Amino acid sequence: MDARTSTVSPEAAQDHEPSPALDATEFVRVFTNELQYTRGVTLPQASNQDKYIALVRTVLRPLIDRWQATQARQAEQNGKTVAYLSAEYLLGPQTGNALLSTGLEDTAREALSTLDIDLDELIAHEIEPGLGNGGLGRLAACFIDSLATKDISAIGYGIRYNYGIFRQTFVNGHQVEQPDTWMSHGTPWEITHPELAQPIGFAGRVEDTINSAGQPARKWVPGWYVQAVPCNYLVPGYGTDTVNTLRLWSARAADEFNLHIFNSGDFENAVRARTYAENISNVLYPEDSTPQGKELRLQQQYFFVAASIRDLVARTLERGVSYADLPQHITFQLNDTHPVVGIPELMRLLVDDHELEWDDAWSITREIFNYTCHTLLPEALEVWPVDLFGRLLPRHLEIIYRINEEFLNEVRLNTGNELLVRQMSIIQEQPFRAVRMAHLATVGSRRVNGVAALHSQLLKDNVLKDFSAYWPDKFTNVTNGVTPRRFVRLSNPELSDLLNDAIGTGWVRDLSQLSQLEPLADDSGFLEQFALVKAHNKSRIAAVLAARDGIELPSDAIYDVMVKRLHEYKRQSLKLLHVVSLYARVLAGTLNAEDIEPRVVVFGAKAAPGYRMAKETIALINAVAARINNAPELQGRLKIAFPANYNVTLAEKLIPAADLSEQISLAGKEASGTGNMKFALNGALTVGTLDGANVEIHELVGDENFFLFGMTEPDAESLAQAGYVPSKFYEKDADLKLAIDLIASGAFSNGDRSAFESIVSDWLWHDRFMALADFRSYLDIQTKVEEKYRDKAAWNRSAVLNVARTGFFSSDRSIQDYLDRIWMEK
Ligand code: 26W
Repeated sequence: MDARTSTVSPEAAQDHEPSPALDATEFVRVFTNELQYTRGVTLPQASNQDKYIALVRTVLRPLIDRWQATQARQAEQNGKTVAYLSAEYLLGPQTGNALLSTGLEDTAREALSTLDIDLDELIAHEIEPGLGNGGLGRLAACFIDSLATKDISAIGYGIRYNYGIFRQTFVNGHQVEQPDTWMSHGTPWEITHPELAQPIGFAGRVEDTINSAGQPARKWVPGWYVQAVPCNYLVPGYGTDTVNTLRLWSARAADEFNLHIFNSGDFENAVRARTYAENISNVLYPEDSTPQGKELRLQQQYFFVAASIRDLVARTLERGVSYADLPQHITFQLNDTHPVVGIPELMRLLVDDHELEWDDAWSITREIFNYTCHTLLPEALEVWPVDLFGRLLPRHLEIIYRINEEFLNEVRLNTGNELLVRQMSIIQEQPFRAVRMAHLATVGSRRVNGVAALHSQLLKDNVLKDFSAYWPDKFTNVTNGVTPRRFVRLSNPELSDLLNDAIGTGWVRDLSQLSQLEPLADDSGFLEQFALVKAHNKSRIAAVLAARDGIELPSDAIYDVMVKRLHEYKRQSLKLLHVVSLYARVLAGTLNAEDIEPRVVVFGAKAAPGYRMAKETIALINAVAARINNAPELQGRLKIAFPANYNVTLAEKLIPAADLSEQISLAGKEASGTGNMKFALNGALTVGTLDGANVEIHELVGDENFFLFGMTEPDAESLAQAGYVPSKFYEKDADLKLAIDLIASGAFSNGDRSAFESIVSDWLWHDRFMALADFRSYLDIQTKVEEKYRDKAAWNRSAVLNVARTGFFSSDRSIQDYLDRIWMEK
């Protein structure tokens, strides 16, 4: 690694648990001071809200000291800064993580208890900032944690949405969305600088002009502006002094923009214009995997990317760096296509504002950007209609046209293949003229990566095959990871204690050390302790769900967990068919309830508000739950728990309690998955297809410690080629037929046969993700799950081996791969 990037000092590199900067007495003093002078209350007057804010402000102090020292150090080193551009950060609650990284948890607990305050109650008071949809946003949050922990000079840029991912409620089993009012408790973790706002232009026109050298040039005259206000969040590393920045932009109406309307006396229109501008950062788009193509979304993308690029480029140039050297000092990592408008924006900045030659600007731009793709579904690839794009960003569209023209001329010259030229064009012509953002990203980036080995291969073979043939060296893989701080150390304190006793504390910063557990998989004493931890975590989640949702969980059962966004390709419906088929067989008398190994199937999933099929699947899961949970025939041996509003807070309690992790997408559809990693690291066994990072998990933990089933990606591809007819699978598999017929009969809808008609008919006549084709294989592997679970020692051994062999999936390792293969690669 380039010494200029990392600021790993010998001291920081040491394996040490954080040592607290305050003792309990000092903590009490600062805390009560904050209560008095920032909340204006005495201790007896203070509400939980007051105490929570005072706690945050107390913990922020040592973090701010470290943050300022980090900024000074990084500026002095003048090395390369990694700027992670992401429209989403699914951060999860901040308080526990801040206490962990400051080493203040015990001190805070002790100090607060002298004031008769329960720390855990205050921690639970926080509403998590849910500024992301799912995997992509949570990955961004893990990555900024790892960047700080690895002492890398880095900054995360994104949008500070007033409303994050909606709060899910169920009304008669149907999903109803409520606004996420995460800021209603204030935003004490945020440090906002309205005085540093910068204007971002939109729309307007492009004019011919003469630049300062007397050359003809183009000039964008925006039609309106909005102010981008920086809101900073501290990103503490663990066991190091580094505290990096997450800078989220908030939209504020530009005063000068409204002034003339106010002056003209049109008060109403002035206020309306203000609302329009501030709308930009108001709400996160809840769509996952299908872009909505809305103008407001493109406004959001340009808004945050333009502000971010200007921010970092200006600060870098201020340090005396030349334009030509910018790629040695900045790397912009594009988190999917959402920030790709940054490519023409940097070109506009360099060519129009800083008057660089086009070719010089283009070689700088292509050195600075790298693009990570997070999907394989064609419908998730963003395209922007050129008329919409040209209206909102006329100069950027011009720039994209020129980039495309020069690129296509080069392809034509090198290949002479007109078909290829059309296929690779950044502009699609059919079914409507539009900018293909993935093509723009690939042309404008130095490196392009997928997020798991299989995914990166499929990108090269399918989605971007023309580009990988043209530029074979541009493509690489970085398999995703998750932060061991949040998803083991914080979320599973009992397992953490067990690990600390067994192998020391070094695993928190170096997860490969988990391999030292390997011999303990054959130590019956250790296996017993491990089983106790799992049992403890089960009773913990049972208590949480009882209080949160009024759900009763059995304590002695297989905890079978499927939590992720609701999407057809992820196949929640396959899991449901398994449950329904067990019930149907009991009703039909072909299975004795006593022969079912007690099991609770836990679902957690939000459906995009406009995704009809996903919402109907939620209603069906709830309907099946309502029926089977009280079915006397089942004798309590099979339950479904579907707590509403699955989020990071719940994940932290649920994942450590799981025995079985459901990762059952159709092979070739899930780019990576990251929940799969969290479960394995917490000692759940995976039932999964050879998809995404499951492939690598299976490889690492070994076939005997993984429940593999289903078609491979080539199998699925050939079945599709041959013409998939799902009803054939229904006709020839009696258990499948029994299960589907039971649903179709209205058994879960009070006899109403129409209630789930569209799901049933989709299964029989469409089933795009081939749940029916994998049903038999899934049922068979679930029988193996039951067999293995009955042999507790064998199960626990496999569970321990899952922990011991999955240290690879630390996001620290992913970040090291980004350094080696992308950011520092020569
Ligand atoms: C604009 C609409 C939209 C929104 C989100 C389109 C596409 C997306 C994402 C690309 C979807 C997403 O979150 N992808 C997930 O990324 C994770 C992190 O790499 C992977 O683990 C998941 O497999 C992938 O589905």
